[in-house]
Amino acid sequence: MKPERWSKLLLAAALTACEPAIIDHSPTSNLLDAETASLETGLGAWSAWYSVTVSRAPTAAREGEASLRVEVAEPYGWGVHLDNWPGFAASPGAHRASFWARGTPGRSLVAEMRVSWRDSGGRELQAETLSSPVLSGEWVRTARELTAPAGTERVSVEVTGAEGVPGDVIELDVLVIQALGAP
Ligand SMILES: [Ca+2]
Repeated sequence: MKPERWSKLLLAAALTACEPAIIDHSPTSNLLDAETASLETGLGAWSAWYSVTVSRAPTAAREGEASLRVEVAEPYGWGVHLDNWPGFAASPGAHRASFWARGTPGRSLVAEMRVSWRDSGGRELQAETLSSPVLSGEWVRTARELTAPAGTERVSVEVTGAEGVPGDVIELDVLVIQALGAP
């Protein structure tokens, strides 16, 4: 194939890749990218933080066909976070944070999502935490309205729990940070 043919293919690929980013800028969309929110095609930005192994669970989902499976590997607490520091683009104002979770029944597992609002340099301006009820084998949604402070340009989330023993499993799906109202 001639070089100019390759150039056209690369241009086409680049243009196609831009489309989801444009959609992400809608004022009603999720600030987290689609993979991080839904786990449908991969782990998104999720990675193990401490005392866990993480994987995409293709047979367990609240929505679609997959969720984030967090398996506790050590006692005394666990955590997952994002590997895209300083996080996703965000703006000051009212937001709603929500996620769905379930866990190994009878284990008193609780998932806490900490939402960190950051400035352009990645410095944390404010953080707020949503705590799920004690998890069972049934999916439960946890939601809370939050306000990103002045100067916010990035948002990041992490999910942790204080309880758990090796073998416990927490599943997460449909994780959303949504700007409310006009941009
Ligand atoms: Ca899903």
